[in-house]
Amino acid sequence: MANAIRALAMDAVEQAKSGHPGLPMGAADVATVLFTRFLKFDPADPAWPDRDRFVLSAGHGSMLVYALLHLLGYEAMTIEQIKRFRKLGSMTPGHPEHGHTPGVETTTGPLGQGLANAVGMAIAERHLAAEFGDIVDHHTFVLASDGDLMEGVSQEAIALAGHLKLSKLIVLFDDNGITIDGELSLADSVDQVKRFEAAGWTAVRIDGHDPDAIARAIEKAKSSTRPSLIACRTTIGFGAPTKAGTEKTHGSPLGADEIAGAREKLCWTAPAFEIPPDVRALWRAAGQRSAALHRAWNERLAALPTARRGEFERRIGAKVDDEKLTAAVRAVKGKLAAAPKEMATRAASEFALEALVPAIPDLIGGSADLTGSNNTKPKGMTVLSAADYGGRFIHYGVREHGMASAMNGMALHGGIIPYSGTFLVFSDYCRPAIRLAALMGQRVIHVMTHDSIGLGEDGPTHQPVEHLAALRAIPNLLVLRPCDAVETVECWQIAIEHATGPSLLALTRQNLPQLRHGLDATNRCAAGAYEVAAAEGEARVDAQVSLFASGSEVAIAMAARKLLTERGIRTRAVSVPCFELFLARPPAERQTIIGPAPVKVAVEAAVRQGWDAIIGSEGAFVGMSTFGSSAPYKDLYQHFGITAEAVAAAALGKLQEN
Ligand SMILES: Cc1ncc(C[n+]2csc(CCOP(=O)(O)OP(=O)(O)O)c2C)c(N)n1
Repeated sequence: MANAIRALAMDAVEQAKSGHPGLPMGAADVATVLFTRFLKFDPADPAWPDRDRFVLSAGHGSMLVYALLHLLGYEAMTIEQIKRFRKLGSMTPGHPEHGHTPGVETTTGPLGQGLANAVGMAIAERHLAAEFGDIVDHHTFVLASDGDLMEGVSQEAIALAGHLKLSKLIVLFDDNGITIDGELSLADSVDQVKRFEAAGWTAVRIDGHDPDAIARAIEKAKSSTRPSLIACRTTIGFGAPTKAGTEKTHGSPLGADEIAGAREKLCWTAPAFEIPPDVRALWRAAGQRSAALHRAWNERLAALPTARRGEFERRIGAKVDDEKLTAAVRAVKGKLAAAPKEMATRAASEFALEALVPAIPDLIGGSADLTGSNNTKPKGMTVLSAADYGGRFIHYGVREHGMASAMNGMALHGGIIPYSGTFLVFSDYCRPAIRLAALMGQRVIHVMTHDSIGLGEDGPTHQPVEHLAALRAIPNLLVLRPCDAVETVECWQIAIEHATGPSLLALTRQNLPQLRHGLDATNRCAAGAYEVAAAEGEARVDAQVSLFASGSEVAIAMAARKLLTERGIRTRAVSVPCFELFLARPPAERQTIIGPAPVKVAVEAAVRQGWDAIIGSEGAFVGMSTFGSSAPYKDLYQHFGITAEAVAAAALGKLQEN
């Protein structure tokens, strides 16, 4: 049965003239034991909520997953798809892509991510089990390579998993001692068993080509009270007569002669892409193994009280309770209308969360050791820990990358909308995971505070300058930068409703005035940009100047508008909380918001990149072009010239030019 995986992998890579045969051939025995004796899944329902999750963290070995899906009888994974490995529009892209191929639990390829996603999946499983009981009861298995375990994010992931005692997380390490450059020993001499043990895991070393040893180890791991590592010693490219055990099998086709030799060595006589009927029958039978478990699960679900079942189905179906969300947002807006608040948007975010967290049980919060600074833990939110998986706030520790990747895993698992916090400048530490959330279209919410030089004294190491532009460059990520408490709750609403991708809230440390007064039922931020203050004077006379700003600089734009208005210059101000939403509006609507004023000035305490889409290359920009500095924030705004006077002067200069 394992040889069927090996044959499909080497044939598909050969036909595609590219790909990675080594890992599938080496890990075929491990995967065969796991899928035919242990893994709980149903090819007829790849999204069965209580399936065991299998994550191929070493995504380059994608043919392992495609071969398994094909052999086990996942309908979509036909032999034609295997033959079209790595071709445009196929279901068999170079690296596994979640949402593209049924049965692929997460998109992998960037090493280390899958392992860290799996930690989030295992957290989600425990949390939902605490909430819903035995309808949530499954394992998370990972196949990880040397590369996965060398990546820094793996350290964050295994430390978190060990700390949280995620006993249903089992990592099968494809311990083949080979990477692209050659022997692993060129670059690494870590004892992985000791490393995992030190992080609170159980860990064993076995022969990854001995089915009984593999089965015994998995059996044992399943009864462990801690997460488990099974280091499976394997030979990369197992079966290839001259290349097995070398980097030559890692990432290129074996070649016709080597494949012929491998067929002989493995006693595999079937032609390319053909599976002997008896072998196929065994695999298909393995695919049916969990059918009875699935039926029993359906019955358990049906036996739940109606409201409970409905709630589980709502959660797992990722449908936010609109009524509760709308009511919570309205309540927050009502309070702000009644008693306007001058506050930092990070504090406004906590104010919003005090209403949102009780209303939306899907939300699981957290912070990478900046809880008090990020304001992500509203009063009454209990901590999720090994002693209480039912808690809703995760202390991720100083592990931004592991946190962001685990959040992806929670969202992928389903039933949870993860949000968490760090400083905006450390979005760089999360970026690979944010990018994958965007690629996979997963709803995760990053609360990133201390969003500019406005954080003051901590200085340029902590002051984001290029981060907003860099984040806005990621497709399918909403970067939301609210200007006051009202916009903050509106941005939260957008992020929670945005089911098809991640959102990031960039929030201030410093206090800001409330600019929106009265009770506004509509979510004005949803347009991405809107006029916060029209030009004074007759409405039919066009403004001379349009000022654009996001976040903390909207108040500066408003002050500049006042200065210009006092000089008789008709000036309007536009708040731009979200580029992506604004640029997605129809052109006519965009034009209306941008307006016909001949002078356009944007102000943002960050680099200009990106703003030309709104103000044009002729527009004036007031912001940063260097790193910041360490000083009280008001001094910094003066020093870097991000002031109402500077904005007004820029507008006047442009008016004169015209
Ligand atoms: C973050 C990241 N860096 C680099 C790569 C490129 N890459 C793909 S596989 C690999 C290492 C291969 O070694 P190993 O993980 O042991 O896989 P094996 O050779 O056993 O298939 C590298 C560096 C990657 N996919 N992700």
